[in-house]
Amino acid sequence: MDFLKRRKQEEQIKSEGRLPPGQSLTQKFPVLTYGPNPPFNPETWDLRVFGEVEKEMRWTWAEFQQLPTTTITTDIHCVTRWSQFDMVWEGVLFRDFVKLFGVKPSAKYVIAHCDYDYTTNTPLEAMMDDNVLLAYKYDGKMLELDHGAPLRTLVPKLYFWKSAKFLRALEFSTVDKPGFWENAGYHNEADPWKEERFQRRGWF
Ligand SMILES: Nc1nc2c(c(=O)[nH]1)N[C@H]1C(S)=C(S)[C@@H](COP(=O)(O)O)O[C@H]1N2
Ligand SMILES: [Mo]
Repeated sequence: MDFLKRRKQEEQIKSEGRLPPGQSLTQKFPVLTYGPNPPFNPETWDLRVFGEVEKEMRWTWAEFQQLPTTTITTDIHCVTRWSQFDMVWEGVLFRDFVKLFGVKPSAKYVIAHCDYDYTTNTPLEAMMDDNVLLAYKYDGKMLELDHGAPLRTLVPKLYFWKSAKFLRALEFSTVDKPGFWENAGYHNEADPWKEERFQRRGWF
């Protein structure tokens, strides 16, 4: 990150209020994964959609890469208090993707299922934003394994744990199903502008 870009960003933070409360700007891309990285085998990998959909479907890695992609530039905010501005991501726009199989009106939540059983839950409405991706490129290059290769969700308006790495399936559900971190005490909604970091649950 060169000096001028950094200085420009610092000015932007002050003038535009781009940094949510309690966050600080980083130029790095930290890695946060619970447990080891799952190995990626392009021959056996698949992505499935199931639950409240018109048609349950499955894509191989070769098939998924044929889908049209969108590139977005976005700010990302992690609950561990780093934010990074102007990250460039490419992938399949979620709101385009759902047209391939049709979502039933009864679907209200999307549960992302990942290798090694990481899950995270998001209201369908939030997933339909115009910057939610099934992302496989970052900064013009294929996603690194540390950052969730081959495929992750990207839900920029929520804290970054809602962006599921090593994605393998999307479940469309009538009921909400708190995921891995949500069950461990992270906030169910995760809006960085409201500082929805943690949430007391009944059992602790
Ligand atoms: N499958 C999976 N997805 C995950 C995680 C994980 O442990 N496993 N960690 C989450 C958390 S807490 C964060 S902050 C981001 C970190 O993404 P990064 O490592 O690319 O920065 O991924 C999220 N997605
Ligand atoms: Mo995180």
